[in-house]
Amino acid sequence: MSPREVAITPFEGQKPGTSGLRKKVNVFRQPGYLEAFVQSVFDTQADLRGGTLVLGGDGRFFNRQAIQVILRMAAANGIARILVGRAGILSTPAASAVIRRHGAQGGLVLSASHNPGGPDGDFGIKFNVGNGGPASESVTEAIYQRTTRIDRYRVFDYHDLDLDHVSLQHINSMAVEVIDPVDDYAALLETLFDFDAIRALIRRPDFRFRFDAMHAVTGPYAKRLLIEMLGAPHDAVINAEPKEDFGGHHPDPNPAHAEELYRETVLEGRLDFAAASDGDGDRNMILGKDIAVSPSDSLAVLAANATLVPGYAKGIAGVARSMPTSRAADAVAAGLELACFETPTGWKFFGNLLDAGRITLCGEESYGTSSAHVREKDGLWAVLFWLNLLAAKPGETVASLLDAHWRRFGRHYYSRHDYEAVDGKVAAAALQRLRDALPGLPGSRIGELVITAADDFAYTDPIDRSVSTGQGLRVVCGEQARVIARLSGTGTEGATVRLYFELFESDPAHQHDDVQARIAPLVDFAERMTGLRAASGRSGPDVVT
Ligand code: G16
Repeated sequence: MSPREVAITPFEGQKPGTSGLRKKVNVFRQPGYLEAFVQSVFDTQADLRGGTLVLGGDGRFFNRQAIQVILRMAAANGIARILVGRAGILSTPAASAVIRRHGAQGGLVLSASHNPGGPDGDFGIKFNVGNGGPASESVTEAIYQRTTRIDRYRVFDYHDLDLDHVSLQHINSMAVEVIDPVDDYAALLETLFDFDAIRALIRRPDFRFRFDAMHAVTGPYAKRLLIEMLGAPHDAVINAEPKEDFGGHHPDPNPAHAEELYRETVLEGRLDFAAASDGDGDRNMILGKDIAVSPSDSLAVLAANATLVPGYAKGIAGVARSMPTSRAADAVAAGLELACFETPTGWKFFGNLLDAGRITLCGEESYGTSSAHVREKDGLWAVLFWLNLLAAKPGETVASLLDAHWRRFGRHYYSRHDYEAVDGKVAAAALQRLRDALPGLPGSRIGELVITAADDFAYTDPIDRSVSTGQGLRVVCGEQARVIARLSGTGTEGATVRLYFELFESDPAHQHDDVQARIAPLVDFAERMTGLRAASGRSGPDVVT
C-alpha cells in the first residue's frame, strides 16, 4: 500500500496559543484543516519518523473522527508505532505519563481543555514532546511556520480501526496499540502517595468527600483511583461518564462552573472535602467545608507540606509558578530556602526546569498544579496530594490547614477577573492604555500602596536562555500587592482579558476578610488604567475566580 498525497492550501491562523491550537469545532471540520496542522507536525518533527507516538484526547465531540484521521496520516508519514487510548481517551496528564513510560518521541493530545464541547463547541490539538510535556515555543513556532506553507498531506486510504478494545492492529507497517487509558497513570500515582492512609481517611464515616468529573475525561480515572483503589463509595464520584458535550456544561472546575459542588461545600458546609477537574483532567479545584482553596494557595500548601507525602519525603528541589500566580509559593520557598522561579503563563515553560531537576513542584492560578512525575499539570494528582495531607495530619481540615499556613507564611489575597468575548480591538486598546502608562507608574500610589515597579513581563529561560517577551503587564507594589493584565491565549471567541489581583496580609487578625472587599482598591485602579469596563460596556467581569 502506498500513501496518497492530497494537495491543500494553507489555512490562516494555525498558530498554537497558550496550549496548542484551539478553535471552534466547525473550523476543525473544514476539509483539510486538521490534516494541515498534523502534517505540519510530522514535517517538522523528524524524530517521529520510525518512532513511537502517543495519541488520545478528552473524548469531546470530533475526538474519535480526528483520531482515525491522524492514525491514517501517521502510518503514511512513517511513524512506527502508535499508542492510542481505548475509545480515543487519554487525559492530558495520562498522555504525559504514557509518553514518558513508553519512551515515545511525542504525543498528540486532542482537547480544548476547559472550553465547552459539542458540535458548536471547541476542539483543540497540541503536540507534546518526548519528555511528555507541551512543545516549547520554538517547536510550536516551527510547526506554525510550516502551516503557512503546507501544500499537501500524506494519508493512507484505510478503514476506521476498532478503538474500543485493547488490541494490537496495523495500518500498513505501523503498529497501533490500543491501550487502557488509566493503567500507566494509576500505577504512577500509586508510587507517589500513601494509599493506605488515604483509604483509611476516605472510609471514615465522618469524612464527607466528593469528586466531580464534570462529564469529562477524569470519570474513568477517578473511578479507578478513588473508588476501586481507594475504596470511596460509588456516589463519591459524580458526573463520571465522559460525554462528547460534557453534558452541555462548561468543564471548567471553578466556583462559576462547578457551582453545585461549590455551594454544597463552601456555602452550605455539607462536605468536608470536594474537588473537580476539567475537560482533559489537568486542572483541579480543591474545596473544603466552608472554604475554597485558591489555586495559588494550593501550590504553596503542597510545597510547604510536601515531605509528608511519600513521593516527596526526601524534600523538593524547588518550586515554580506562572507570573500571574500569587506569590504565596515564593513565601514558602523563602521560608524553606527552596529555589523559586517565575515563568510566563503556559505549562510548557516549566518543562526545562523540571527536566533539569531545578524544581519538583509547579503550579498556576488557572487551577493547575503538578510535579516532576509528569510534564503536564495533573488534576487527580493534586486531589490525592490534598487527601494525603489530610490523612497525614489527623484532626486537621482544609480550613485549618490553610489557617495554619497563612499564620506561618502570611496570606496572599488573590482573585482573577475575566472579561470574556470582548471585541479584539477594544481589548487590545485597553491593555495598550495600561502599557503606555507603565513607565510613569513607579513612585505613584494605589491608596496607601506604593508602586515600586511596572513592566511588560519578559522571561529568559534559565536552562536554554530562550527569551519570551510580552507575557503580561504587571504593576507591583513591593511585596504587598500586584495588579496584572494579559490577554488569554486559550479562548476561541473575541478576546478574553484577564485581570489578576494579589494583596499580601501578614496579620493573622486580618487574614479572614472577604477577598473581593480587600482587593477592591486594586480593581478600581485597573479600571482607571485600562478603561476596560467603560470601553467594553460591561458592568463587571464575566467570571471571578
Ligand atoms: C492552559 C495552559 C496553562 C494556562 C491556561 C490559561 O491550560 O496550559 O498554562 O494557565 O491555559 O491560559 P490563558 O490564561 O492564556 O487562557 P489548559 O488547562 O487550558 O490547557
